[in-house]
Amino acid sequence: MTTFPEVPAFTGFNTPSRVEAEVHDLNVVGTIPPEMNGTFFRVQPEHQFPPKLGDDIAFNGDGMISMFRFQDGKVDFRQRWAKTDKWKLENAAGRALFGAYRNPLTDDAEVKGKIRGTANTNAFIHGGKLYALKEDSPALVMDPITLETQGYTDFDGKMTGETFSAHPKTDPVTGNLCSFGYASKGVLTRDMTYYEISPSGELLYEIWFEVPYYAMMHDFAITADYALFSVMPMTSSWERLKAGKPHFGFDTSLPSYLAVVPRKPGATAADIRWYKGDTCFAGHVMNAWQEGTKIFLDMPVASNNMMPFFPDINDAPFDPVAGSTFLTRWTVDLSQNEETYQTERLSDMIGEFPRLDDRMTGKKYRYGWMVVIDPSQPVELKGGSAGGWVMNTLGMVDLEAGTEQKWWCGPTSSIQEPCFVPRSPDAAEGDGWIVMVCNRLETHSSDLLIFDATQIAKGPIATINIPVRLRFGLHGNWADASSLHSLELAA
Ligand code: V55
Ligand code: FE
Repeated sequence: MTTFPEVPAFTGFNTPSRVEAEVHDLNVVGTIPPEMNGTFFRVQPEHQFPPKLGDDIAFNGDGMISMFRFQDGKVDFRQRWAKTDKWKLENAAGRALFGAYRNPLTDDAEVKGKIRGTANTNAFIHGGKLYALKEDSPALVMDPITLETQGYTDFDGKMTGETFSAHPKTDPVTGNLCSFGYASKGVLTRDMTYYEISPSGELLYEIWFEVPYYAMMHDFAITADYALFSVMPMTSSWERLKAGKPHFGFDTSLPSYLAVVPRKPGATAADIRWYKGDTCFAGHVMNAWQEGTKIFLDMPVASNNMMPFFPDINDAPFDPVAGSTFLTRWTVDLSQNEETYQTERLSDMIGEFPRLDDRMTGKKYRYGWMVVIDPSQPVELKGGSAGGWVMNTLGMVDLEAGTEQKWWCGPTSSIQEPCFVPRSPDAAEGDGWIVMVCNRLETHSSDLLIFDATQIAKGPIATINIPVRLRFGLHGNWADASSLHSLELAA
């Protein structure tokens, strides 16, 4: 018998859904631009079975992939499990076999040594393949049209690290997929790997290096010549895992670091430049670029931990004010003998889930969008927020004009990560739309909203009603029909 626990993570808007679906021609209020031709993929964590240990964090749910196929002003919806090795083992057993997030000591003996990945963090398209990603495991390959799972890949044996990030980047100049792994020699190891993969999916080279201390290495950045890694003190140890504490804990006694890694075959750990800074929380990356010998890295940064479910290692109470993230620029000049990076705040909006027009990845860019918390707006229902706040506003920065825009979703809704859709593959930066899931917390329903990307303050130009409730989601991406659906016709 399956009975989910009556706890906040599994009740209300967070009630398990577990729905695989196929719905044609969703109901639309407003007008979908007929030029939108492609697919929006996104992923949500969703437990297949009640958690082994009674309660769990959202980050430990199994991956459920949603896809929205846009064509001729209509939208079709499909949703399928990412059938990881974990999902298949548990499905066969009819119950959870794996325990706590990133803690193999809590697993059933029969699954010892199996890949623990949930593929619940990102749905990314490269070379006509869909990669469902979780940073503690290799990349799971899925069919981007049928959403059938093909299985984990080690890139024909060329990937020697054990893990593949959930935040790869496509270099718009070379078409290469740039990615990395951490805990690359196993749980809690300080070893990292940088990977570069060709447009057709061949792993071109790896660079092995070590971080100063084990840390959650969730995202990274690229410029034309470098891969950039921020290291922040979201750390762990075998003592924590043996004690059954949450995998990660935040250690404010440790500094933060910036690593500048040359993107070239044959580069080694000795070629890396390291910079130090005050302890901070740096999670997702907006973008980075280089100008001469200078490197710029833009990302939301908080002065302290922003994840209450990964608490302070000395049990300091969670501080939502210190945990508020603001878009910040880190700058270094490679021609100087600096030991620290410079920091500058770019926006006073409390923002996370930063996104840009991905065609500007690694280049100087103008527009960025974020999920913003606007504490000045009224909230009538709580829920769906990772930080204890409600993610109630879509924000946009125009770094060239120095202006910002905001759109508030109302007192009974919250929002998920926005994704930029170019009007056409060669349209100007920012010329296109934003697609974004909106959680209707009162009616326990979900809409997909479409905005004119540089006119978000005007509100959505179309609202697509999704006939199943989507849960708290992580990341998603747009694939233009020319990069994907040409395969559909060929098949
Ligand atoms: C994050 C999310 C994860 C994870 C580690 O947003 C870091 C950060 C959804 O899973 O495992
Ligand atoms: Fe992420």
